[in-house]
Order: sequence, then C-alpha cells, then structure tokens
Amino acid sequence: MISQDMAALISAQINREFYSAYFYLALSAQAETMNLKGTAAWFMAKHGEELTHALKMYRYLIDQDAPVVLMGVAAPEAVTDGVLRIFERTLEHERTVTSSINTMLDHALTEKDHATAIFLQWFVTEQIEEEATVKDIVGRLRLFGDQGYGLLMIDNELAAMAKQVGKTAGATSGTAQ
Ligand code: OFO
Repeated sequence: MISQDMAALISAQINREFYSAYFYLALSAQAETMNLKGTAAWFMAKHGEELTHALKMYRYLIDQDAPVVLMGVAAPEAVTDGVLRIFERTLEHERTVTSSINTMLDHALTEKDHATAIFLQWFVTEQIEEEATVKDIVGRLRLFGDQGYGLLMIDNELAAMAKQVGKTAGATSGTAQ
C-alpha cells in the first residue's frame, strides 16, 4: 500500500501520459495534412507508447491497492507552424514530463517509499531516451532544413524509426512499457 499523496501524484501523472498520447495523436494528424507519412507514423507510434506509460502506472496503483483517479484530458495544443516547430514543442513537452517524473521520485524518496522509487526508475530512464531521440531529430532538422530534400530524408528516417518503436512495443507489451 502506498500513501494517498503518492497515489494522487501517480494519478495526476496518468493524466499527463494520456495528454501526451493525445498531443502526439494531434501531431500525427497534423503531419498527415502535410503529406509527411513518416512523421505521421512516428507520432502515431509515440501515441501508442504514451498509452502504455499511462497503463503501466494504472496497473501499479491497482497492484498497490491504491485508488485510480481518472481526470479529464485537455484538448491537445495545435502546432501548425512547421515541422521543426512541431519537434521543438515535442522536446519542450518531454522536458516537462521529465520534470514531473523527477518530482514524483523526489516525493517517493521523501516518504521512503522504496517500491514506488524503484517503479519510477524505469520512467527516469525512458525520459532520457525520449529526450535524446527528439533532441537528435531537432538537431537534424536544423542542420538539413525542414523543407525540400532535407525534410524528405528526415521523413523517411522517421518512417523507419516508427517501425522500430512498434517492434519494441510489441516485444515488451504487457511488461515494461
Ligand atoms: Fe510518457 O514519455 Fe513521453 O511524455
């Protein structure tokens, strides 16, 4: 059993994960309108990944016999000013998520809640990977440009990366997603 405060923080994070999923679904739709199939597939894969993050936290609360409090998910922000801006906003968003995961871990450590601290380690590692991936995409868009041939090349890379995300999710579904 975990504390009520800890459970409330995890429920709030479940909401943020659903928001992330919703935000990436919106960005996938936006990329579709721009005929960027690879970018759309990448955001769709990320959408699925964020849902698994929410459900992993949901399962943890259930296993800890703690209440799951589901809240309304806000409408996702629209980002319509170009592909570079889309990925810059994605990076800013992931940094916000990292900060909230760190706040939760700080709280678990304050409470000497070892189970939750260990549970959250997976998310800490996941955020390092997510930020690094998006930072790399932003860097490549700045280097090669977010129009013309440079964009076509990056869109093709994102198509390949989306397949990889799908494979990783498939290999670990039901466990550490
Ligand atoms: Fe759930 O990792 Fe992104 O937001």
